[in-house]
Amino acid sequence: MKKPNVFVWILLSSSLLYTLGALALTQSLMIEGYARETPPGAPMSAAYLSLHNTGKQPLQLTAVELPGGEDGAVNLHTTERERGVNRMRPLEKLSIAAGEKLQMMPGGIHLMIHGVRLQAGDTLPLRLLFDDGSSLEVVVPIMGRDGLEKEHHHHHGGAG
Ligand SMILES: [Cu+2]
Repeated sequence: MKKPNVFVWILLSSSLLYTLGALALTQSLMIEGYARETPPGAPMSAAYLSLHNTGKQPLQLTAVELPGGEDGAVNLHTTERERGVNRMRPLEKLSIAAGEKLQMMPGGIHLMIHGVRLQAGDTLPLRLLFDDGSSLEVVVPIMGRDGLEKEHHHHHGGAG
């Protein structure tokens, strides 16, 4: 019997940033997150996920795709401070050890989203690909600047 390798989950849109619906991939990955609306005139935007590996095996996220936006692309980025300047650098993969919670955030690890314009109030489907060949689809809410400033109490600042 062929093992199913696509798990589909929907994250419910919510006005509360850090209480978005958290769901599990094979009981072992809890995901929450949001995307930012594309600023006027900007070619790209970003999304931030928290990935909590509650299983006993390490997980390796190797790529993220846009299931709905064929023209767009998603890159895994991290942010490093170099001579006083924040610089973004592509990541080949993201490893999440058993029990670890990886938190993407502005000024840290993030998903860079090109080629699609993200509108506040809409949702963004993302397909996460793992090194074992499995994939996972999530849908995250797109937050406008106003919503973020209201809800985002912990300010991290910086680019990315
Ligand atoms: Cu970036």
